[in-house]
Amino acid sequence: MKEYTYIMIKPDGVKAGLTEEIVRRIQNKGYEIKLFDVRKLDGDILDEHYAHVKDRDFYPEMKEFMLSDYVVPMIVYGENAIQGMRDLMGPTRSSEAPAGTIRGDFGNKEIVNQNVIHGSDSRETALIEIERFFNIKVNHGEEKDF
Ligand code: DAT
Ligand code: MG
Repeated sequence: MKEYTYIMIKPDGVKAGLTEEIVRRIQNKGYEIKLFDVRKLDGDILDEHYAHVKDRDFYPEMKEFMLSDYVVPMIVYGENAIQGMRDLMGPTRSSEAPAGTIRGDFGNKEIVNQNVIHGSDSRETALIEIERFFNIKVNHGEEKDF
């Protein structure tokens, strides 16, 4: 079934001029970019998005980093897009990400949170994140005109 996933290029990726390269990799894998935006986040939406790590010691530094510059939120759609995008991104720690993955090629090997890109981790979170960042409700498998 075709799935929606929420993808976001983080400030390090935007600042390094990686937006086009990342878009190319997503499209080369056969996924559609349904919506694309460039914006700065506020602290409240970030606290919600990262509620699962909000109490960790690294969060204050990560929050400052995530608010430091523009991000590129996207809605990506395609067959197995959630796991497929996670595979394209590589694991959380760029130091452990293989060459050829986005984090392996471009992530900061010392600073874990500067790992270039976010991607939803399940079908359920994908829908929540798309609604959170785009204020749009979608259903997996249901092609929609945006
Ligand atoms: P992912 O982004 O791969 O889904 P996650 O949801 O577990 O990983 O964590 C969200 C972000 O928090 C992650 O992209 C980078 C940061 N992070 C996670 N674990 C970390 C750690 N141990 N030290 C520093 N940053 C961390
Ligand atoms: Mg995650």
